[in-house]
Amino acid sequence: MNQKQIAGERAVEFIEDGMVVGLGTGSTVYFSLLALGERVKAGLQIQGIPTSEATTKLAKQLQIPLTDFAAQPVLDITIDGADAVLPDLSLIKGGGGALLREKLVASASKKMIVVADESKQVATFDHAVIPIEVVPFAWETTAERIRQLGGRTHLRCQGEQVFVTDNHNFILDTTFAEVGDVAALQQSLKLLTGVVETGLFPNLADMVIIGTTDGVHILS
Ligand code: ABF
Repeated sequence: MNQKQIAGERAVEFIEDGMVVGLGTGSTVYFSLLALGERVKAGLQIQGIPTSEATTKLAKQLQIPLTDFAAQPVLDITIDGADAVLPDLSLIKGGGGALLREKLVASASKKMIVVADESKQVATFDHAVIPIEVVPFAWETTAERIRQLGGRTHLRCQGEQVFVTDNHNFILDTTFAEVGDVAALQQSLKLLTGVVETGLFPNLADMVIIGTTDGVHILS
């Protein structure tokens, strides 16, 4: 069994009957969704709120009942992946472009469990790619403001086309030579007009389940 599958499946053991569950996005959460689909088939009663159009589609295929924020403004638990994880559980997310909905869902959840393979564990976010979602209008100016904070920005494209998020925004994949205080950088970026959200997730994860060749390693 691969590391992503080990981590993805273990997280589903924390889901209990009656819970409202945030459904993350990515190749590790994919295994969580498969396992959750099996538990639902066996009688588990939950309602899910997906973080992306891709996850919505898969959840529907697996017949996982879905709900929305109008009906369920508070979630019990969210399971999601990450691109990078620090020892203090700070995350970088958004490699798949779903960071805004992922952060909205995680912020509305009582508990956030992150699933990842060993490659995601890092000692620093220095030089790591941090996706920043920006409004398309005047994105060049927003990019310049980010550069003034020390970032190197790169507009995400898909082939010849600019990548557009589920929320119709652009992504600036950005690196900083020295990230320093993750929460402080997040705050500085959020103050820029034009920045919708960043892929920095300080103080949101409660538990990180790392799949390893010998089972799981849990950080909390
Ligand atoms: C989402 O999926 C993103 O925030 C992150 O970019 C990605 C996780 O990566 P993986 O596909 O390796 O699980 O959670």
